[in-house]
Amino acid sequence: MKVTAGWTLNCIDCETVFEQDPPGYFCSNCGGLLEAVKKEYTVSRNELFAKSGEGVWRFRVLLPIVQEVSPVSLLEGGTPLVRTRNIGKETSSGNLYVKNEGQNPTASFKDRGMTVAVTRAVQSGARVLVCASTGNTSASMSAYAARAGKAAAIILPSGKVASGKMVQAVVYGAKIVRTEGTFDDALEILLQSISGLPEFAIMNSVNPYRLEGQKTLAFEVYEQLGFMVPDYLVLPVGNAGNISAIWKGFKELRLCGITDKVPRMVGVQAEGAAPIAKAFWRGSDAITPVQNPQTVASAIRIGNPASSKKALAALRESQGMVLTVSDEQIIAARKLLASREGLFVEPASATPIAALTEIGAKLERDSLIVCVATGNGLKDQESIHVDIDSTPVASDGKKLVELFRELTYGQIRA
Ligand code: AN7
Repeated sequence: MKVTAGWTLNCIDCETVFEQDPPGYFCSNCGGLLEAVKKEYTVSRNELFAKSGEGVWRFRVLLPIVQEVSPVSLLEGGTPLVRTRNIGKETSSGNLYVKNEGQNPTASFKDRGMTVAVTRAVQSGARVLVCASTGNTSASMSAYAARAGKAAAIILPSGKVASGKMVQAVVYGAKIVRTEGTFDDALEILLQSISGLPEFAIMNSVNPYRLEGQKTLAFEVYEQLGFMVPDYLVLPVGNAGNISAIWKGFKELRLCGITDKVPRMVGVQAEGAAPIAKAFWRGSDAITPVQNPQTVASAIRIGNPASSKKALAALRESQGMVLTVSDEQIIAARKLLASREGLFVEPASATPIAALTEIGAKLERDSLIVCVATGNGLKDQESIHVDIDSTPVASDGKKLVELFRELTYGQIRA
């Protein structure tokens, strides 16, 4: 179907310009990834921020979906930007904000992209929405498919998806198929077999419409900081769609002349699943896939990121960097964020805090830092052990008061 007037889809490799969505959303010339490009970036700050309170679709002037199309929406986006107040010492950051994407309709940032990609798929007549997923993409896609009245079919790596995310897909009514391999295997099988079959629409972040929705996080952060661009934007990197999308959002603010500054993009990967970090520090434009990625952060247990090229470009252009953190650091950072700030995030989403606890002191003093908390902690409970039977029993009120005093003694702060 024809790309929205004023927009094209451009191949990031051979630079072919598409006026029609090519089959499977890949370049039909060289197989490269596509990027949605607006012919003229002439939107003013007032135009972009005029409307309030509609989340992603508030920014429609910078989305490649015409006004007449009614969005498949669950009122995603518009998430809180929370300033931290108790973890300044641990992170060596006194000016640190958390963009809490766990407050989206299916409790992760994926909803921002899914609303746009599903709206487009419906517009182009797709019947079945499909994806491979480490969990959140499938949960989000299933909800938006339900909303649109379309079928949802997903392929998941067996035994590697947090149960809360699978529960979501099941309740939203998706059909689930598994592979015994990794997420990378799942995505490869899907792309090889389904790309271009017209009844299926691919909802992974290789779909350029997904990234268009996800870029709106940049607009919101800029507005929520009182029309300021942060010095650093820190986020977990798995398949590398989100870092590419958010960077595109900040670049578009600059292209429109709304801002002249852009943030340094800081990606964070788990040590056992860090192909982009390795390529970045060796100064290479291409990653070497990690064969059997391992990390407690199952969302980013990804060895062959589909958008690595876009991400490496974002990192270089923004003068950013990619850091790696261990599983122990991830678990400690999640606990820190929950127990000291009241923000409960899933393991992948704690990687930015884990990274700051290590390198925060090396950044310029008083840097304005925004960490993206990509997903809600309730989704991934496997990594937390709670044994209710080992807690003390209150037999009566007197015992209860005694226990409460004993247990909280030492925790009370003035
Ligand atoms: C919570 O759901 O890849 O770098 O299939 O769920 O854009 O891949 C999830 C990724 C970060 C990484 N945080 O984002 C999937 C999937 C959370 C995530 C990422 C994911 P990308």
